[in-house]
Amino acid sequence: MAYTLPALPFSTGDLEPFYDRATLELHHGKHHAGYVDNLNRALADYPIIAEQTVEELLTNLQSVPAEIRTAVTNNGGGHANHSLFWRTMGPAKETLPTGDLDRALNSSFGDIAKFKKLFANAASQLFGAGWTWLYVEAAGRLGIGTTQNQDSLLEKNQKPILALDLWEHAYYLKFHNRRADWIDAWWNIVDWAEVGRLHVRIMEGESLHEIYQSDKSHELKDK
Ligand code: MN3
Repeated sequence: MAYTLPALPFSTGDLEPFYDRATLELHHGKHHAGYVDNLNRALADYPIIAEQTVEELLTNLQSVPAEIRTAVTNNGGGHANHSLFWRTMGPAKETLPTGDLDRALNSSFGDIAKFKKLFANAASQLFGAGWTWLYVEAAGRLGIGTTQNQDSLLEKNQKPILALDLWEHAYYLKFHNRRADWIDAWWNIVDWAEVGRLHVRIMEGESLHEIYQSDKSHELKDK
């Protein structure tokens, strides 16, 4: 398969003022597109490997030939990580988690305020470039994790349902060196309804590729 850049599930001005249009356009159109192009380039001479979905590649990195494993880790990870990042954001609505997701967050972290504090602390303390995640563990509990660079949680069998990009390219145009301000702003544009749908779909055992790469607007019709 050729890996493709997913369309954004919102217009680039829709997340203002929390996420500025100029950063979003560069972030999606240049950075994410670059990971997709580089992944396709890395796999051009490996047609058998390139038949796998990006989620399959990242879950089984050991089966990727050693000479392209770093390229797949960085660019496959970059592609998958950003695909989730876009789909878990939307125009600010002041909503909160509901239903099964709300119950799972309360049972794993105490309450939503405690979860947000733990998540923001993990994001603030991450050294250098990387990501902070809310994920579903194999046993179904929720966890908060961080990864460096474009490493994916999938290789640890942790399935992310919320992604925060902490590379400087994600926020530097507007927030400069103020990562804490980016984290504060980002909470306003988390699409909790979509995070809840991802949680349900993972608990139901749907294929990771369907969950992460299917068209978000299509999924909205299910509810
Ligand atoms: Mn990024």
